Amino acid sequence: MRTYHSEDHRLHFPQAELAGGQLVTPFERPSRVEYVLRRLRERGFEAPADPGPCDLDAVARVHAPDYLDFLERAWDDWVADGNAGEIIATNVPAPGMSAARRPEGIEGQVGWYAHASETAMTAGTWAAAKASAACAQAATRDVMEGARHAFALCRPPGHHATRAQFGGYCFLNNAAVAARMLRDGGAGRVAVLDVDFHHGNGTQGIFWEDGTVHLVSIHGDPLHAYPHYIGYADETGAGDGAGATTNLPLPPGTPYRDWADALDRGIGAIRDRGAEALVVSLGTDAYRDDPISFFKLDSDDFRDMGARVAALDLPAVVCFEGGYAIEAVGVNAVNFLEGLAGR
Ligand code: Q9C
Ligand code: ZN
Repeated sequence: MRTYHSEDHRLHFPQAELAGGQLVTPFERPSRVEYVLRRLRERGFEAPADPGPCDLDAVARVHAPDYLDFLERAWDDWVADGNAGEIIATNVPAPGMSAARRPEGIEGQVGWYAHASETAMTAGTWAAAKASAACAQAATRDVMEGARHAFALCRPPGHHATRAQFGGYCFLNNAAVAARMLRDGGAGRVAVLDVDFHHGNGTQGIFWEDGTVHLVSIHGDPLHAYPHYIGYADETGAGDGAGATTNLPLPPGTPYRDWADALDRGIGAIRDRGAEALVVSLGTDAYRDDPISFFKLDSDDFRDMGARVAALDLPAVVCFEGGYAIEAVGVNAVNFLEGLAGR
């Protein structure tokens, strides 16, 4: 299994995340990737390959053109407007406002294109987001060319990015780009299995009316967890996508036994819909010591998780998502990959 990785992820490292009413060092930080690389090396995985440039046409298959344009120019517009700090959304079009016109000023536009305010943008964010998507694209090309599995060591993560909004540390939805590429490359039906602790709201929105891309997301119940306002079990898709979204929210304190039951239900649903290829949104924040999550998985559970996914017997693109117990992130991610590869 090849890994794709770009050093350009370092270009995205805001000084601050707004968390608990404080400005803290972002949980989503560059060192997360270092720990994954170290464990990959230790366990004898092939050295990571550079993904090459990002194919923006493939990105535009899942994101709105005006949103991509915003991401590209946001930093320059923000600085030109006289702002001294990083880009943080402070005003958003809340329900009850008309939101009929996109503001012309950058402050109004930042809120227009944000769904949460914990996620800051910096001068290098766009370049890093493109490099992250490029990893997903390169891994997807591997699988389209016959590789059984490929690992995209994406950073920043992607699954919270919607068609036209960033948030939850995400800007471009790498897993959605991968799924769309697999479909465009000839796979009739694709499944996205999202095991990150947080609901894959971006992926859900992008494929909400698409019956050919089945999202299965196992996550902290939105009654208690970010993204708070989406991710309930009764959200199952609409139009042609009716039935092609499977949400499996679980309560605080969920141990692996219960988590794995949900996984087996999700895997059964994927079998029933007949996917030909799989994308895994691999967050490791379901881990017991994750600082912002509330499940109770042990490191060994990630290997079992990978083995259960392997039993689906599908070619798979694995995209790295969240996971913030910094050192354990590497162990947990690589445990999953070893389980998947049957090692
Ligand atoms: N006080 C991913 O795992 N809320 N994103 C954090 C901390 C945002 C997570 C609350 C969590 C976003 C890719
Ligand atoms: Zn997460």
